[in-house]
Amino acid sequence: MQPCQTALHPRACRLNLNKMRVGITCYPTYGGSGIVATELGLELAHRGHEVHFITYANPIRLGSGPRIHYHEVEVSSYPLFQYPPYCLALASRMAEVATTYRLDLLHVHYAIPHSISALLARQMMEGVHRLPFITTLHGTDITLVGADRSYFPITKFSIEQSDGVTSISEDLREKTLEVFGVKNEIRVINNFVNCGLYKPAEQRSEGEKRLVHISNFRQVKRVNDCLYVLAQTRREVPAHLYMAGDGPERGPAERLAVELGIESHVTFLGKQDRIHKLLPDMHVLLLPSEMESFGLAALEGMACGVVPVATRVGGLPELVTDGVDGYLEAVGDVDAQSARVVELLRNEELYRQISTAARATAEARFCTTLIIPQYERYYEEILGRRA
Ligand code: GMT
Repeated sequence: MQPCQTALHPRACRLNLNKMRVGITCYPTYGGSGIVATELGLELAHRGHEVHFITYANPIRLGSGPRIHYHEVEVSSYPLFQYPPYCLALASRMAEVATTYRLDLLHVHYAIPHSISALLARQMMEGVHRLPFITTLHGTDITLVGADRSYFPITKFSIEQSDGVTSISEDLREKTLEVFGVKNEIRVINNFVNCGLYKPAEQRSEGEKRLVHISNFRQVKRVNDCLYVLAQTRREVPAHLYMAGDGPERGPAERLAVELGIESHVTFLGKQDRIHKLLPDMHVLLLPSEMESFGLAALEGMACGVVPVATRVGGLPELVTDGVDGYLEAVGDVDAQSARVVELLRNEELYRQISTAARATAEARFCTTLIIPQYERYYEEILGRRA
C-alpha cells in the first residue's frame, strides 16, 4: 500500500484515499453521460480504486475487469404503481451497496433522478457511516429536463444538496448558475478520451470520402441536417454518410434520405459499442446539434484525426477552435456546413493540417491521463473537506 499523501484532513489518511471505494450511477445506455461515467469507472479501477456501478442495466461499454463491480437495481412493479418508483429502488440499492462494501462516496451522472436517490441514500446512511455524493451535470439534465417546470425545483434542490458538483464544460457551469441561481461551487472537469484507444488509422481505406454522425438521434441533435449536408456535398465530391446510434429521429431520417434520393449513400448502423474501431476510417464528423454541452462524439472523432464540422453552441467552442482543429457553423446553416465539408474533402493539404491539429488538441487537453486525476483530486477534496 502506498503511503497516504493527502494533506487535507487527518481522517482522509485513515480512509486510505489512495484507494477509494466509489459507487457510480448513470444511465447505462448509449447517451454520452453513461459513456463518460463508464469510462471514468474503468479508468478509476485501472488506477486501483474499487468501483461499484449501481444501475438498472449493465453499462454498455463496461465489460469486466479487476475492481469493477456491477449491482443491478431491480424495480418491482405492483398493480397500484402506474409509475414504478425507480428513484426509491435506486436509493435503497445505493444504501445497501454502500453498507456492504463500505463505499467512501457516490458519484452520480445526470442530475435527475440520480442525485435525489443519492441524497436519500446519504440520509439512510446517517449513523452508519458518512456517504457524501457528487453530481456531475452533463447537459440536458440542466438545459432541457431540469429547466422543465415539473423538474425545476427538484433539480435545483438536488444540486444544492450535493456534496460536490461538477460540470463537463464551462458553458454548462455558467448556464447552471444562471438558470438555477444556485450558490454551490461547480467544478469544471471536462470530458475525456482514451488517446491510446482512440487514435488515427495508420492508413485509411481507399474509395469514397466518409462522413460520420454519432448520437442518440434526439431532436436536439438535428440529425436531418446531416442528410442535407451529404446531399449538398455529393454535388461536389463523392461521399458516403455513416449514421451511428439510434433514437426517435432515426425513422424520419431514413425517410428523408429516400426523399432526397441519397439512400444508397447513407448507412444507418444502429447502436455501436466499438466506436474506436469505426472512427479512424472516417474523414469528417458531423455534429449539427441545436445544443451540445460538450460534444463527446466530436472529441472521440478528433482523437482519431477525424475533423469535426459542428455548430457554434454550448461547450463546443471550448473543444473545437474554428478553422484550427475543426469547424463551427451556425445551427441549421447546412449551406455553410456543406461548404466546409467540401473544402476539407477537396483540399488534401488543408485536411491533413486540420486533422493533425484535431488529434493534437485531444492529446494536449482531453486525454484520460490528464482528466482522471482531476476527478481523483476532487473526490479527495470532498472526502477530506468534511471528514
Ligand atoms: O445528448 C446526448 O448525447 C446525451 C447526453 C447525455 O447526458 O447522455 O449528452 C450530454 O452529455 C454528454 C457527455 O457529457 C455531452 O458530451 C453532450 O454534449 C451532452 N448533450 C447535450 O448537451 C445535448
